[in-house]
Amino acid sequence: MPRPHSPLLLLALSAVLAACADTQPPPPLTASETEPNDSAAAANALSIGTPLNGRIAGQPRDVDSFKFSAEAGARLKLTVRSVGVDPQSTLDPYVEVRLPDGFTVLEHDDDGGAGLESELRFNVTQAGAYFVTVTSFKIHDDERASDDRATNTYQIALTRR
Ligand SMILES: [Ca+2]
Ligand SMILES: [Ca+2]
Repeated sequence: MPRPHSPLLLLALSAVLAACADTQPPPPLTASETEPNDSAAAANALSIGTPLNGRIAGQPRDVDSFKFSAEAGARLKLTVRSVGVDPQSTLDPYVEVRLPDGFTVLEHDDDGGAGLESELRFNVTQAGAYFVTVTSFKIHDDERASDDRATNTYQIALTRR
């Protein structure tokens, strides 16, 4: 007959397990873009301070549209990171921010961030809903190019500065 475990030992073990559970909360999940979102009319909502994961894939020339609301006077930074978030990423991102009319480009960027990554800083002068488009530099640069790779991953983030 094996000797039964001491109740004190079990108590100590369960206390250790509980302490581990307390100190290791699950990492926050980052939501992803939802296709189809190629047009401004189908743009995904982007909130200041809440990044989203995305992918330029699933069709020869994927474009991802986002929109965010901002008040006049807001000083914002928009980053689209590829290899900085996922070392396996093959995407060279290209990003544009459009005014609330949906057409006029306020800022655009290819590689203002680290390496080939995109980073834009801008000031909002007119309150309203702004639009962002993300695609690959290859698609932006050549109207006949396709760039459809499952590894074309990115993370878009809008923050105050
Ligand atoms: Ca996409
Ligand atoms: Ca898309």
